[in-house]
Amino acid sequence: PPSSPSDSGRPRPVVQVTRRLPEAIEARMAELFDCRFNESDTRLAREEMVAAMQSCEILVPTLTDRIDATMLAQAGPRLKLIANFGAGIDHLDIASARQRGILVSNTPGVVTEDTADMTMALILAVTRRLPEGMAQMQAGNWHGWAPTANLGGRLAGRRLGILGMGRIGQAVARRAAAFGLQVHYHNRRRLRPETEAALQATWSESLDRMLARVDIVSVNAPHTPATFHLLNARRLKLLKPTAVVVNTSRGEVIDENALTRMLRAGEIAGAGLDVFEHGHEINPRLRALPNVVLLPHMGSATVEGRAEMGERVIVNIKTFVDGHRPPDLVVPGMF
Ligand code: 8YV
Repeated sequence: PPSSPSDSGRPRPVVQVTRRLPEAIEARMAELFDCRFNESDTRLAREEMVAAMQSCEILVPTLTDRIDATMLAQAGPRLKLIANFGAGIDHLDIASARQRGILVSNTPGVVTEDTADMTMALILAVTRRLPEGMAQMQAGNWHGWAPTANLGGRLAGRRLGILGMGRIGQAVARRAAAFGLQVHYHNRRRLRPETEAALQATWSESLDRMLARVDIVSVNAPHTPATFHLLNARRLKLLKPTAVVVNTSRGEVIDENALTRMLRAGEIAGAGLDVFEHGHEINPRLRALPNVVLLPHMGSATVEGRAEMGERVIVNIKTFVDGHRPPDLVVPGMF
């Protein structure tokens, strides 16, 4: 159906939202735009997605929607903006979109604090053996306190290596300092001296050297061609056998099979993973390990975070519809 005129007389843009969003966000979007929601909240099949891209002006996908060059080639001429609900954009072919004059925006900033909290939660869960403790209690297997039972490792004094020192990496560094961890980091670019000093973080130009030095590694880098399997078998072998690996970013940054093999062999002590190399298809061998804590991609899953994510999407769409550059425009090479 054609866009219906808004109060201002301007036709409201047709916005296709691929997944159900929090109620208040959907209501606000429906007030502002001619919205099509995916009632069933299952991922749109490829052909459904292409059909949606042929009939809308603005698409609001999430990380579960892979949009490649072929799909973009089939998109209709009306599609002008992909306003992603989320920060990571590795599921979208930004370069192809740009070639076709389709803008892409994301929602940076609103996931920072929650994802950093979850990084600390995973570090604590693994080093202090929270799941084992919970399992004991749930099974009614706790027969009283004992001096040698359930001993974990102390965080204070240990070295944390942060791989990727963007917004989230820096938020992890701030938290880590409060826990008494010594923060090391590796990043494409070194931070400004004043930022480095404020975070009490030590720069490691060489990722290999950082890995050999730290007790915990936290992956906070986006998935790009340059970071795919950055933690491969060779690099994972540089870690101490007592080391713990935590990932709240994207699974593809770690060679998951290599990590699983090393965890099984006791060459790495433990892992806390919120993201996986193949989405929600998780290696059963990884699931079976006692020294890992696995979460279903919950890093940014807070009520507040989702509401802010929705707000950012709305701001990006509104700005674009008003004829301006969306504030969170993503351009090729940005990540
Ligand atoms: C979001 C995420 O839940 O923002 C991101 O990049 O990975 C998640 O925290 C997701 O993107 C929603 O689409």
